[in-house]
Amino acid sequence: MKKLLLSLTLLTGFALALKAGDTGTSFEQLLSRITPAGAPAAAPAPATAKAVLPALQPDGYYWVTVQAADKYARTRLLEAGMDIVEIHKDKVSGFAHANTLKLLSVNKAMLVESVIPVMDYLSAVNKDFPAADAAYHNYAETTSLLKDMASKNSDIASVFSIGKTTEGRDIWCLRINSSAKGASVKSEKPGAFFLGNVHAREHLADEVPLLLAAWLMDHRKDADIKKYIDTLDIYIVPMGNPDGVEYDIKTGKYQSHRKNTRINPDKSVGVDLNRNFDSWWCQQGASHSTWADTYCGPSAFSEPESKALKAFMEARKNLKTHISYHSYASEILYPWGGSDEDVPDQKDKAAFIKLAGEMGKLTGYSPIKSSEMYIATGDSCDWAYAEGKILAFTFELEGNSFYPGASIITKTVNSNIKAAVYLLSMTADPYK
Ligand code: 0X9
Ligand code: ZN
Repeated sequence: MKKLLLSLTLLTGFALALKAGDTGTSFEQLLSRITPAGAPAAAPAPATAKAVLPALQPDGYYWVTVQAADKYARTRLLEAGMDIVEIHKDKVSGFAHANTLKLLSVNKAMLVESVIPVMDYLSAVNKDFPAADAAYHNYAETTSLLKDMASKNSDIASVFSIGKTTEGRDIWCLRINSSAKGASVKSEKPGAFFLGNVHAREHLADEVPLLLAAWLMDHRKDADIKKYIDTLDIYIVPMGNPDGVEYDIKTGKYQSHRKNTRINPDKSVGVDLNRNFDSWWCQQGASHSTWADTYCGPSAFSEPESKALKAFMEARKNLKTHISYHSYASEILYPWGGSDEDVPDQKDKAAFIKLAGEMGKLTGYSPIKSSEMYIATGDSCDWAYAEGKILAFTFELEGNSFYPGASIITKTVNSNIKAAVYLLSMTADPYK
């Protein structure tokens, strides 16, 4: 389940040091720049205001705790526009716009336990922002690392853009394949697709696929890795939502931004890209309200980023396996997420359970059907499986905040590389 935290205990005292002059891009060099400093600090517990709402700023965002006994109650909260971040036994916490709180206040079945302005919440939990920025990779750094990897390994790697974002940034993809390069050369080899950072503030979800790419390049001569590079068609898009990422960090203080940066008609910012895919689009667990964190957009695939991912996957019928990295819950989710049902194909269902279980052993994450977390329609993995029969997993990485500090990167990346390499080992025949 999402974080079972009854109070916030945060690893915010860790700072990062970017060693002067250390500009290499190998996996070990990238990790060596992450230097923990300082001790963990505890955030103050939020004030409680049981079922009494404070004066709300009309466009304010809040960190709220609401009673919710089961996944159906959680699903209703998503529909009211709440972004559920932590799931406890009988309550949930997360972000909510003032309008969501008004909706909850008229629904007596949904008891709001506490409300604090989001900036107060963030300043309590994020004491290490400036240093954390140094270790996490922004768009320019991610782009330059991918290009560097491709140029240093040009016999097996190439980089190309899968399309432009709302603001015109390229969404970069590293392709690893010993016999096919670039965007347009097709390959008959079985394909694996690793995607990160579709949700802007989930910065750890860029680090995992980016450092996976660096690790694969460093280990390209290892017998098993060489075999995968020779026999598979591997794609890595570490940053699926570059505009959102840059929006989240551009002031030097995190904005807790989840969506892309489309300007909606009411001037609110963003569509939730993981509600914008055409898989039961904007039914359960999604919101039609522009201000909501779970806003599904004006129509399925209305957004350049989700359109680019759709076109990318549709053009590659060889794709067999897929991970979309998110944070944070320490879970490995498999379809369906938009329906309570199991996938109808028994062979696929068995493969989902087996692969999620094995990857769970390697990461320590819990393997569950996505809808057991909550039912949310329009998600990318449901679509990838429904349309392309791609065995698609959502990884909810570890942590106890969207901004867990840099000390978490090394362990998270290392265990997730094991899971990703396992998935590569199964990509030629996921049913074996
Ligand atoms: O809500 C989401 O999009 C994902 N969680 S996150 O905290 N990273 O935002 C979970 C998607 C899982 N899919 C479904 N339950 N459909
Ligand atoms: Zn996410």
